[in-house]
Amino acid sequence: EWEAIETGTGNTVYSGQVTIGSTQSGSTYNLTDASRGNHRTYNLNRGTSGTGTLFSGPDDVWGNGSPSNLESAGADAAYGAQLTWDYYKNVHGRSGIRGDGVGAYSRVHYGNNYVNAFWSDSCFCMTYGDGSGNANPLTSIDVAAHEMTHGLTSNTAGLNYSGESGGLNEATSDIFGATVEFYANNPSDVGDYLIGEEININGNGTPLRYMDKPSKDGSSKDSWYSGIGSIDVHYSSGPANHFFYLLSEGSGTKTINGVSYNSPTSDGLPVTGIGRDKAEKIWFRALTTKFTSTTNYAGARTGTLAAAGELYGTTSAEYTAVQHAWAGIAVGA
Ligand code: ASN
Ligand code: ZN
Ligand code: CA
Repeated sequence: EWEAIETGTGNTVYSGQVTIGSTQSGSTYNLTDASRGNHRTYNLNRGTSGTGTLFSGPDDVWGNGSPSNLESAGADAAYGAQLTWDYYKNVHGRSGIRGDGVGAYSRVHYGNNYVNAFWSDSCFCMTYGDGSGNANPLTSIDVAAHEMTHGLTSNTAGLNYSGESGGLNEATSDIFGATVEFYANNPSDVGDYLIGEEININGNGTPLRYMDKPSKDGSSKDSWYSGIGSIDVHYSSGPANHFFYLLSEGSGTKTINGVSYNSPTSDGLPVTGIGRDKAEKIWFRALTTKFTSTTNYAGARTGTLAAAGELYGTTSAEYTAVQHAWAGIAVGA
Protein backbone atom coordinates (compact mmCIF):
# COMPACT_ATOMS: atom_id res chain seq x y z
CA GLU A 1 0.00 0.00 0.00
CA TRP A 2 1.31 3.44 -0.92
CA GLU A 3 0.13 7.01 -0.73
CA ALA A 4 0.78 9.89 -3.09
CA ILE A 5 0.11 13.60 -2.90
CA GLU A 6 -2.20 14.56 -5.75
CA THR A 7 -3.98 17.57 -7.18
CA GLY A 8 -7.58 16.81 -8.01
CA THR A 9 -10.27 18.67 -9.93
CA GLY A 10 -13.10 20.19 -7.91
CA ASN A 11 -16.31 21.14 -9.67
CA THR A 12 -17.65 23.40 -6.96
CA VAL A 13 -21.10 24.91 -6.39
CA TYR A 14 -19.83 28.51 -6.13
CA SER A 15 -16.28 28.76 -7.43
CA GLY A 16 -16.34 26.93 -10.74
CA GLN A 17 -13.68 24.36 -11.57
CA VAL A 18 -10.70 24.52 -9.23
CA THR A 19 -7.74 22.35 -8.28
CA ILE A 20 -7.84 20.85 -4.79
CA GLY A 21 -5.31 18.86 -2.85
CA SER A 22 -6.00 15.14 -2.59
CA THR A 23 -4.23 11.89 -1.78
CA GLN A 24 -4.03 8.67 -3.76
CA SER A 25 -3.95 5.48 -1.72
CA GLY A 26 -3.69 2.41 -3.95
CA SER A 27 -6.44 2.84 -6.54
CA THR A 28 -8.52 5.15 -4.33
CA TYR A 29 -8.42 8.94 -4.16
CA ASN A 30 -9.21 10.74 -0.90
CA LEU A 31 -10.08 14.34 -0.12
CA THR A 32 -7.12 14.62 2.23
CA ASP A 33 -4.89 17.58 1.50
CA ALA A 34 -1.42 16.25 2.24
CA SER A 35 0.20 19.59 1.32
CA ARG A 36 -1.80 21.44 3.96
CA GLY A 37 -1.47 19.58 7.21
CA ASN A 38 -3.65 16.68 6.01
CA HIS A 39 -6.82 18.75 6.09
CA ARG A 40 -9.65 16.26 5.41
CA THR A 41 -13.17 16.75 4.03
CA TYR A 42 -15.94 14.44 5.21
CA ASN A 43 -19.49 13.73 4.04
CA LEU A 44 -22.06 13.68 6.87
CA ASN A 45 -24.73 12.70 4.32
CA ARG A 46 -27.36 14.73 6.26
CA GLY A 47 -26.43 13.24 9.62
CA THR A 48 -25.52 15.42 12.59
CA SER A 49 -22.89 13.49 14.54
CA GLY A 50 -19.52 11.88 14.09
CA THR A 51 -17.42 12.51 11.03
CA GLY A 52 -19.45 10.59 8.42
CA THR A 53 -17.20 9.31 5.67
CA LEU A 54 -14.08 10.80 4.15
CA PHE A 55 -14.80 11.78 0.56
CA SER A 56 -13.13 9.12 -1.57
CA GLY A 57 -13.54 7.45 -4.92
CA PRO A 58 -11.93 5.87 -7.96
CA ASP A 59 -11.07 9.15 -9.66
CA ASP A 60 -9.66 12.53 -8.69
CA VAL A 61 -12.67 14.54 -9.87
CA TRP A 62 -14.92 15.89 -7.12
CA GLY A 63 -18.48 16.99 -7.84
CA ASN A 64 -20.15 18.35 -10.93
CA GLY A 65 -21.06 21.87 -9.79
CA SER A 66 -24.60 20.95 -8.74
CA PRO A 67 -25.53 20.85 -5.04
CA SER A 68 -27.48 17.63 -5.72
CA ASN A 69 -24.18 15.88 -6.35
CA LEU A 70 -22.89 15.43 -2.79
CA GLU A 71 -19.27 15.80 -3.85
CA SER A 72 -19.82 19.34 -5.13
CA ALA A 73 -20.15 21.02 -1.70
CA GLY A 74 -17.27 18.84 -0.54
CA ALA A 75 -15.17 20.40 -3.28
CA ASP A 76 -16.22 23.91 -2.14
CA ALA A 77 -15.33 23.14 1.48
CA ALA A 78 -11.97 21.62 0.54
CA TYR A 79 -11.21 24.59 -1.70
CA GLY A 80 -12.21 27.12 0.99
CA ALA A 81 -10.02 25.43 3.60
CA GLN A 82 -7.14 25.24 1.12
CA LEU A 83 -7.40 28.92 0.26
CA THR A 84 -7.62 29.92 3.92
CA TRP A 85 -4.58 27.78 4.72
CA ASP A 86 -2.63 29.33 1.82
CA TYR A 87 -3.73 32.85 2.77
CA TYR A 88 -2.53 32.59 6.37
CA LYS A 89 0.72 30.92 5.29
CA ASN A 90 1.56 33.17 2.34
CA VAL A 91 0.24 36.51 3.56
CA HIS A 92 0.80 36.24 7.32
CA GLY A 93 3.44 33.52 7.64
CA ARG A 94 1.26 31.29 9.83
CA SER A 95 1.17 27.56 9.18
CA GLY A 96 -2.31 26.35 10.12
CA ILE A 97 -4.80 27.51 12.71
CA ARG A 98 -2.47 26.80 15.63
CA GLY A 99 0.66 27.73 13.71
CA ASP A 100 1.89 24.14 14.08
CA GLY A 101 1.34 22.92 10.52
CA VAL A 102 -1.52 20.65 11.53
CA GLY A 103 -4.70 20.78 9.44
CA ALA A 104 -8.26 20.76 10.73
CA TYR A 105 -11.12 18.96 9.00
CA SER A 106 -14.42 19.90 7.37
CA ARG A 107 -17.80 18.17 7.46
CA VAL A 108 -20.40 18.95 4.79
CA HIS A 109 -24.07 17.96 4.43
CA TYR A 110 -24.84 18.49 8.12
CA GLY A 111 -28.53 17.78 8.79
CA ASN A 112 -31.49 18.62 6.60
CA ASN A 113 -32.15 22.13 5.33
CA TYR A 114 -29.66 23.36 7.93
CA VAL A 115 -28.99 27.04 7.25
CA ASN A 116 -25.73 27.59 9.09
CA ALA A 117 -22.08 26.66 9.30
CA PHE A 118 -19.87 26.63 12.36
CA TRP A 119 -16.42 26.10 13.80
CA SER A 120 -15.98 23.88 16.85
CA ASP A 121 -12.94 24.04 19.11
CA SER A 122 -13.74 20.61 20.54
CA CYS A 123 -13.41 18.76 17.22
CA PHE A 124 -11.01 21.32 15.70
CA CYS A 125 -13.33 21.20 12.70
CA MET A 126 -15.75 23.12 10.50
CA THR A 127 -19.27 22.00 9.70
CA TYR A 128 -21.57 23.13 6.88
CA GLY A 129 -25.30 22.78 6.37
CA ASP A 130 -26.90 22.52 2.94
CA GLY A 131 -29.16 25.53 3.36
CA SER A 132 -32.83 25.85 2.56
CA GLY A 133 -34.13 22.97 0.44
CA ASN A 134 -30.64 21.46 0.72
CA ALA A 135 -29.99 23.59 -2.36
CA ASN A 136 -27.68 26.34 -1.05
CA PRO A 137 -24.81 24.76 0.88
CA LEU A 138 -23.05 27.26 3.15
CA THR A 139 -19.71 26.52 1.54
CA SER A 140 -18.76 29.74 -0.26
CA ILE A 141 -15.18 30.99 0.11
CA ASP A 142 -16.05 33.79 2.55
CA VAL A 143 -18.12 31.53 4.80
CA ALA A 144 -15.41 28.85 4.87
CA ALA A 145 -12.74 31.43 5.70
CA HIS A 146 -15.07 32.98 8.31
CA GLU A 147 -15.50 29.64 10.09
CA MET A 148 -11.84 28.63 9.89
CA THR A 149 -10.88 32.05 11.26
CA HIS A 150 -12.95 31.31 14.39
CA GLY A 151 -10.35 28.58 14.99
CA LEU A 152 -7.53 31.07 14.55
CA THR A 153 -9.15 33.56 16.94
CA SER A 154 -9.68 30.83 19.55
CA ASN A 155 -6.02 29.89 19.33
CA THR A 156 -4.67 33.46 19.48
CA ALA A 157 -6.54 36.35 21.11
CA GLY A 158 -9.27 34.01 22.39
CA LEU A 159 -11.83 36.82 22.18
CA ASN A 160 -14.78 35.83 24.41
CA TYR A 161 -17.86 35.19 22.27
CA SER A 162 -20.13 37.69 24.03
CA GLY A 163 -20.23 41.41 24.66
CA GLU A 164 -17.88 43.69 22.72
CA SER A 165 -15.18 41.03 22.50
CA GLY A 166 -17.76 38.77 20.84
CA GLY A 167 -18.46 41.41 18.21
CA LEU A 168 -14.70 41.71 17.59
CA ASN A 169 -14.48 37.91 17.32
CA GLU A 170 -17.25 37.89 14.70
CA ALA A 171 -15.72 40.85 12.84
CA THR A 172 -12.35 39.09 12.72
CA SER A 173 -14.05 36.19 10.93
CA ASP A 174 -15.81 38.52 8.49
CA ILE A 175 -12.62 40.53 7.86
CA PHE A 176 -10.56 37.49 6.96
CA GLY A 177 -13.55 35.94 5.17
CA ALA A 178 -13.39 38.93 2.85
CA THR A 179 -9.59 39.04 2.54
CA VAL A 180 -9.39 35.33 1.71
CA GLU A 181 -12.04 35.82 -0.97
CA PHE A 182 -9.94 38.63 -2.50
CA TYR A 183 -6.82 36.46 -2.16
CA ALA A 184 -8.53 33.62 -4.06
CA ASN A 185 -8.95 35.84 -7.11
CA ASN A 186 -11.50 33.32 -8.40
CA PRO A 187 -13.41 34.56 -11.48
CA SER A 188 -16.60 32.78 -10.35
CA ASP A 189 -16.50 34.34 -6.87
CA VAL A 190 -14.65 37.65 -7.08
CA GLY A 191 -13.49 39.45 -3.94
CA ASP A 192 -15.86 41.84 -2.21
CA TYR A 193 -16.69 43.41 1.15
CA LEU A 194 -19.91 41.42 1.36
CA ILE A 195 -20.35 38.27 3.41
CA GLY A 196 -22.42 35.36 2.12
CA GLU A 197 -23.45 36.93 -1.18
CA GLU A 198 -23.38 33.49 -2.87
CA ILE A 199 -25.47 31.41 -0.49
CA ASN A 200 -28.86 33.14 -0.80
CA ILE A 201 -29.47 32.99 2.91
CA ASN A 202 -32.23 35.64 2.74
CA GLY A 203 -33.97 33.92 -0.17
CA ASN A 204 -33.76 37.04 -2.33
CA GLY A 205 -30.12 36.95 -3.34
CA THR A 206 -28.95 39.63 -0.91
CA PRO A 207 -25.76 39.15 1.14
CA LEU A 208 -25.77 38.27 4.82
CA ARG A 209 -23.57 41.25 5.77
CA TYR A 210 -22.14 44.47 4.28
CA MET A 211 -18.83 45.81 5.55
CA ASP A 212 -19.00 49.28 3.95
CA LYS A 213 -22.28 50.06 5.72
CA PRO A 214 -23.24 47.20 8.04
CA SER A 215 -26.73 48.60 8.79
CA LYS A 216 -27.74 47.67 5.23
CA ASP A 217 -28.60 44.20 6.61
CA GLY A 218 -31.30 45.78 8.82
CA SER A 219 -29.72 44.72 12.14
CA SER A 220 -25.97 45.41 12.28
CA LYS A 221 -24.62 48.67 13.65
CA ASP A 222 -22.44 51.06 11.66
CA SER A 223 -20.78 52.68 14.68
CA TRP A 224 -19.91 51.97 18.28
CA TYR A 225 -22.24 53.11 21.08
CA SER A 226 -22.17 52.38 24.80
CA GLY A 227 -24.77 49.58 24.68
CA ILE A 228 -23.36 47.66 21.72
CA GLY A 229 -22.07 44.87 23.94
CA SER A 230 -25.61 43.72 24.65
CA ILE A 231 -26.67 42.95 21.07
CA ASP A 232 -26.00 39.74 19.10
CA VAL A 233 -22.33 39.32 18.25
CA HIS A 234 -23.22 39.07 14.54
CA TYR A 235 -24.54 42.65 14.78
CA SER A 236 -22.03 44.16 17.22
CA SER A 237 -19.40 43.08 14.68
CA GLY A 238 -20.72 45.80 12.38
CA PRO A 239 -18.58 48.71 13.62
CA ALA A 240 -15.36 46.67 13.40
CA ASN A 241 -16.24 45.44 9.90
CA HIS A 242 -16.94 49.06 9.01
CA PHE A 243 -13.59 50.12 10.56
CA PHE A 244 -11.80 47.59 8.37
CA TYR A 245 -13.57 48.79 5.23
CA LEU A 246 -12.78 52.44 6.03
CA LEU A 247 -9.14 51.66 6.79
CA SER A 248 -8.77 49.65 3.56
CA GLU A 249 -10.79 51.66 1.07
CA GLY A 250 -11.68 54.96 2.70
CA SER A 251 -15.05 56.62 3.14
CA GLY A 252 -17.48 57.56 0.38
CA THR A 253 -18.28 55.80 -2.87
CA LYS A 254 -16.15 53.25 -4.67
CA THR A 255 -16.66 50.36 -7.09
CA ILE A 256 -14.46 47.27 -6.72
CA ASN A 257 -14.80 44.16 -8.92
CA GLY A 258 -18.16 45.47 -10.11
CA VAL A 259 -19.62 46.01 -6.62
CA SER A 260 -20.52 49.56 -5.56
CA TYR A 261 -19.91 50.71 -2.00
CA ASN A 262 -20.85 53.85 -0.12
CA SER A 263 -19.26 54.03 3.30
CA PRO A 264 -20.29 56.75 5.74
CA THR A 265 -18.45 57.94 8.86
CA SER A 266 -20.15 58.69 12.15
CA ASP A 267 -18.47 62.11 12.46
CA GLY A 268 -18.93 63.01 8.80
CA LEU A 269 -15.16 63.43 8.39
CA PRO A 270 -13.55 61.66 5.44
CA VAL A 271 -11.19 58.71 5.87
CA THR A 272 -8.46 57.97 3.33
CA GLY A 273 -7.87 54.23 2.95
CA ILE A 274 -4.43 52.61 3.05
CA GLY A 275 -5.36 49.55 0.99
CA ARG A 276 -6.43 46.11 2.05
CA ASP A 277 -2.90 44.67 2.01
CA LYS A 278 -1.81 46.95 4.84
CA ALA A 279 -5.11 46.89 6.72
CA GLU A 280 -5.13 43.08 6.91
CA LYS A 281 -1.56 43.04 8.23
CA ILE A 282 -2.52 45.50 10.97
CA TRP A 283 -5.58 43.49 12.01
CA PHE A 284 -3.69 40.18 11.98
CA ARG A 285 -0.84 41.59 14.07
CA ALA A 286 -3.30 43.10 16.55
CA LEU A 287 -5.26 39.83 16.78
CA THR A 288 -2.22 37.65 17.30
CA THR A 289 -0.07 39.91 19.48
CA LYS A 290 -2.29 42.58 21.16
CA PHE A 291 -5.87 41.38 21.63
CA THR A 292 -6.87 39.21 24.59
CA SER A 293 -10.06 37.40 25.57
CA THR A 294 -11.56 40.59 27.02
CA THR A 295 -10.51 43.15 24.41
CA ASN A 296 -13.33 45.61 23.77
CA TYR A 297 -13.68 48.30 21.09
CA ALA A 298 -11.46 50.76 22.98
CA GLY A 299 -8.87 48.02 23.39
CA ALA A 300 -9.08 47.12 19.70
CA ARG A 301 -8.29 50.74 18.88
CA THR A 302 -5.25 50.67 21.18
CA GLY A 303 -4.14 47.29 19.84
CA THR A 304 -4.43 48.17 16.16
CA LEU A 305 -2.60 51.46 16.76
CA ALA A 306 0.20 49.57 18.49
CA ALA A 307 0.32 47.11 15.58
CA ALA A 308 0.34 49.93 13.00
CA GLY A 309 3.08 51.70 14.94
CA GLU A 310 5.25 48.57 14.91
CA LEU A 311 4.62 47.89 11.23
CA TYR A 312 4.75 51.40 9.78
CA GLY A 313 5.87 53.80 12.53
CA THR A 314 3.82 56.09 14.76
CA THR A 315 4.36 59.07 12.46
CA SER A 316 3.21 57.15 9.36
CA ALA A 317 0.16 57.81 7.19
CA GLU A 318 -0.94 54.28 8.07
CA TYR A 319 -0.97 55.09 11.80
CA THR A 320 -2.99 58.26 11.17
CA ALA A 321 -5.43 56.33 8.97
CA VAL A 322 -6.04 53.85 11.82
CA GLN A 323 -6.89 56.81 14.10
CA HIS A 324 -9.24 58.28 11.50
CA ALA A 325 -10.97 54.97 10.75
CA TRP A 326 -11.72 54.41 14.47
CA ALA A 327 -13.02 57.98 14.74
CA GLY A 328 -15.23 57.15 11.73
CA ILE A 329 -17.05 54.53 13.80
CA ALA A 330 -17.17 56.67 16.97
CA VAL A 331 -14.33 54.97 18.82
CA GLY A 332 -12.21 57.86 20.05
CA ALA A 333 -9.11 58.57 22.08
N1 ASN B 1 -22.18 30.69 11.40
C1 ASN B 1 -22.16 31.26 12.71
C2 ASN B 1 -20.83 31.93 12.96
O1 ASN B 1 -19.80 31.46 12.56
C3 ASN B 1 -22.39 30.23 13.72
C4 ASN B 1 -22.45 30.89 15.03
O2 ASN B 1 -23.34 31.68 15.31
N2 ASN B 1 -21.47 30.65 15.87
O3 ASN B 1 -20.81 32.95 13.59
ZN1 ZN C 1 -18.92 33.57 13.07
CA1 CA D 1 -17.97 37.81 -0.12
